[in-house]
Amino acid sequence: MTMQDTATSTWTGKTVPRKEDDRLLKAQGEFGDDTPIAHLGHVVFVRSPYAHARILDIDVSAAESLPGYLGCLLPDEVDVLTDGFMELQPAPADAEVDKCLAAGGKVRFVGEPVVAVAGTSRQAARDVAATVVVDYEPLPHVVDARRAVEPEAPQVHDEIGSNVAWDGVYDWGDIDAALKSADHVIEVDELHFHRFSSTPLECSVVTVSYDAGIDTFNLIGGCAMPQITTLMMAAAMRHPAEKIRIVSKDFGGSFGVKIGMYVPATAVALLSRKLGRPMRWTETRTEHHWMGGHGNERWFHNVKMAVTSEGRVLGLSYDALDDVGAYTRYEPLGAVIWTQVANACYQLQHLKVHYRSIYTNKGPVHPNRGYSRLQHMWLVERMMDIAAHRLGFDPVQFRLQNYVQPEQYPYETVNGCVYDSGNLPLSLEKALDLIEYDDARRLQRESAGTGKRIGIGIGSTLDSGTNNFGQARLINQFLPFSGNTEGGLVRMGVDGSVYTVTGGVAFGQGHETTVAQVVADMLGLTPDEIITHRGSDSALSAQTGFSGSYASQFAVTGIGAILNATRKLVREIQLVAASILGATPEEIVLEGGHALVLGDPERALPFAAVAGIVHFSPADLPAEVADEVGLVGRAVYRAPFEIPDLERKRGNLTLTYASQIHACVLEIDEETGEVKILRYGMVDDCGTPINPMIIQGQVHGATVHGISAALFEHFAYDDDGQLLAANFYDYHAATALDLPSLRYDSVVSPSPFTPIGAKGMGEGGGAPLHAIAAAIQDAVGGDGGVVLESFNPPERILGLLNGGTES
Ligand code: MCN
Repeated sequence: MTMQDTATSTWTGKTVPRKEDDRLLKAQGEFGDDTPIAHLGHVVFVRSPYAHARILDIDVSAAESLPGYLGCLLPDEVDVLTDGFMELQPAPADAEVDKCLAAGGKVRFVGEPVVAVAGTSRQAARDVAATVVVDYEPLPHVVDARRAVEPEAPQVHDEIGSNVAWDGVYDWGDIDAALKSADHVIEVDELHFHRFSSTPLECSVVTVSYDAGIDTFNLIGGCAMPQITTLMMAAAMRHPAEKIRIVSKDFGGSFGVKIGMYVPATAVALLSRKLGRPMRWTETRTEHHWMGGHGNERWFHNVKMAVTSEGRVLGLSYDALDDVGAYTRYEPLGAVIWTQVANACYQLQHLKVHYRSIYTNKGPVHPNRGYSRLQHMWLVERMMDIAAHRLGFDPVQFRLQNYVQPEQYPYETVNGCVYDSGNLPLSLEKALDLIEYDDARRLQRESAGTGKRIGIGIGSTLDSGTNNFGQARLINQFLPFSGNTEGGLVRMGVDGSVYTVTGGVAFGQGHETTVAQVVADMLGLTPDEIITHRGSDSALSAQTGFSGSYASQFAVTGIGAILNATRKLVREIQLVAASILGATPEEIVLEGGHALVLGDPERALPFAAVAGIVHFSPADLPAEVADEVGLVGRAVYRAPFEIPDLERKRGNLTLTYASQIHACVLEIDEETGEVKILRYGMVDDCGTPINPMIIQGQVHGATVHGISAALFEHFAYDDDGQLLAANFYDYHAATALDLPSLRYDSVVSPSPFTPIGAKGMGEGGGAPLHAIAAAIQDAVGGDGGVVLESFNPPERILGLLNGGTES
């Protein structure tokens, strides 16, 4: 199928009900904690109550006499049995030792696992954990990245000699000259992007059965990236990666964070091997909040934006301190991935960022929806808004004139990335229509003096799907990868039914449906007739090449691999049918479960007959066909590295750039600082749609997440390093009661670089954080303070109304 074909296709591009919903709505899904396993033991972690402490002694003797006690795993054992998890970052931070239990006899954040205990039931394991006595010597700690870079700050990792995990200067164009020549320089001393999570409905669950006969660990649990997880565990446990199998059945969301399951999974695996029985760990919500994987917290300092008197933004410079917490899990990717969206949505010509990743005694950050790019785009959006307000430009016109324009695509950014396609002005126009912009301005005028202030804000964002490692290497000359591939397999069974496997992992995105749609089109079947594999199984998908689900890539890589694989199967069916029906393969078309001769439908072979001949009567086929055909199409998708006709500077042209423009009308109560969202419009452009309903669902999900983060969700720590929001009483994720009815529209700008023009879009890009900050600013007006925080609870809004940032 090509881009043109989708216009005439039967299923691709259509709203097809999700295949997976039938079992999920009937409670027939199989989640990690439901999976029955005989002889199962349960694991509970004893965790640190201190932000930083040395472990002096661990006493498990009281546990040994408890009924239901099965055994335990101690940090000393882990030290002998494992090496630290792989570190990707350069010296000196590559000396960081990260293990599944307190590494080097120290704990570095509240909630860090110290001992893993096993019991015959979950309650028995909890009872055992309660008897374990750990003697700690508290150490000085640091919870603020700004303080952590001071010379006398406590060291999170003694072996590194500083709290700086990454230090890089990214300098594109000539920002000094731009600032000098600009008519206006907009300066802000400090802005802050806060910590929050993705709060998947289901926390992590890991079950490990160690099979001693073949020295293999079998894992069941929600894992978004099996390939990297097996590598991480294999290197740490000194075990072949191929002898670690990960099966993910249904699971309730990842949003990136379930990429980090290798840490607890390693402890559970070691216990399963040690005790000779299957072991399960089921994470509690509090555990998830402590170390399930926070999003990057970032401080921006010395921010300067160069603007001409006509309102043209020339460039930007800032210093960033990225608070990565106690361990750099998947870093330094966060330090480079934001560069994929260096320009955000704008025609910046100059950009200079001094970027440092900083250790603190807080929970580790993980890849988390919009990983690292979201923070940079929030900063750019905030500065665009601040500049418009300070210089008196209309915020709509200011954005419009600085957007990358439709005729400029493919657009090369300041750092050599290539934005593939888009139409931001049209998206903005539609977003403003959704909120009835002129009418909203009227409401705003009428609200003056009523005690309620109305504000209107715009959030413009990109979701850069696909293949981030490759981009990172070419931009930064650092990571030794040139990009991930993805595998797909499409097979015809002995009865003629069609079965698919992909390397992508489904945790709510609707892969089973979109795969079935494109395969059905190519084979002339219906999506219901395509049997899609549920979840993922590293042993199965390893046959095809597998990568996982992250970086909004499936619509490009997963679907790309499946299209390539189906193409091979189609060719095999054509070869078989042609030789039986006496035609050429090119004359064979597939329709209604038959291979038939074009223009002569009487000459037809049902798929069951095609399969029967291949599997049971190969002698009926010419030898060269029988020898080649197995009715299995297996293929890999790799992003195109060379795009003709484009000058290639440093960038690797392997990304897609979906965009979303949001517009928000909100009302602030001057007395309480409470925000009520009155109207909310979202316009998405992810290229050629495969399933518009799934896309809309994704946009809704990402929007709710972003609204919740902007107004309610905050992983605040106190000065002692205690997480103040370690459960759902203290951490409020938005519910339906907090949300407006969302209004949706779309624009379609097909990517010229992907198989059917689709672009990855599942992360969303965090537009609500941008739009809500802008709307609050608009409501607060010229006499109030400047919105310098991504998180704006009522007390902060009262402070803004009083002209500052805090009440
Ligand atoms: N799609 C489509 N047409 C397009 C683009 C996408 O029909 N033009 C469909 C795809 O086929 C897929 C879905 O939209 O079914 C999302 O596709 P894509 O953007 O490629 O993202 P991935 O499938 O690779 O999923 C990962 C992405 C990320 S990185 C996060 S974070 C995220 C997200 O998806 N986490 C999610 N969406 C989520 N949705 C749910 N329910 N739960 C999560 O944890």
